[in-house]
Amino acid sequence: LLAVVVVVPPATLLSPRTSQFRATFRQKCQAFPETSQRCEQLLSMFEEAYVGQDPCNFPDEAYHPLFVENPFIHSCDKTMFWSDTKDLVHQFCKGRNHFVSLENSLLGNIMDGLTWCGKKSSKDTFFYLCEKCDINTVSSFWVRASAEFADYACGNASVLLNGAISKPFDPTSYFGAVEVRKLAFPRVQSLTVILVIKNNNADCSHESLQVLRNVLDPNVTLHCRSVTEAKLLECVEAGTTTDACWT
Ligand code: N1C
Repeated sequence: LLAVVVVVPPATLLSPRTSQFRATFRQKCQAFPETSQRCEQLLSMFEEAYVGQDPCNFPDEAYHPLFVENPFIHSCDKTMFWSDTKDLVHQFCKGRNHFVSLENSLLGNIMDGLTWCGKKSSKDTFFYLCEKCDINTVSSFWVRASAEFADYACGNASVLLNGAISKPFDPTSYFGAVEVRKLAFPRVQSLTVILVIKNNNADCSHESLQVLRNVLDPNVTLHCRSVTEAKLLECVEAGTTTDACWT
């Protein structure tokens, strides 16, 4: 006689995907020595925002407590924004000495490149179909993170824009729709655009920068410097990622 034993998993058993997500989160969190003891607490707080929730029309406010509990600690006058220049900006901010991008911060670094969402009446983290709605757990995270990062900026902020596309400043991007609108005078005095060009294909007179001027607080001074990608990378190589290298 054959007895078939069916093992019913207890309701608390989590999927391999959840364990995988947690492992990645912990690993990236541990890379920040200043806060490595708080990784478990940070992970629970992060999961609390979206686990068991519908990923669609997910409110960015859900992540607010996360940023209140884990404030930015970099010098606010070194803020570097970007739009469509992600790889370049990361090379550029490496070393974290002169400029700081959102990915140099704890939460920005951990979430960069990850996808996550919850599901009603589940304790799991999913990655499948998480971004199927316009407003979702991932997009709302970047809305909130970008808003907090820009609220923290002070003095002279900078932005690395792509001069090889038709709209180096795109008012619908996170930079254009969220960050620029948070740069309020007198906390922020000026914004410097570093327009990355390929063989002189664009310069600071680009009409798209006029759109940026119109969106930016009129009291905030707008500067612009155009630099070729080759020159910029040369500066990165030479370790002189400051204005001095290209002006
Ligand atoms: O829409 P974007 O660029 O203008 O967003 C970039 C802007 C930066 O200044 C950052 O501070 O907004 C912030 N930001 C991130 O830091 C970030 N890391 C990873 C916004 N988005 C970020 N991502 C992912 O890249 C995210 O999934 C989002 O959809 C893209 C946005 O890239 P973009 O359009 O080139």
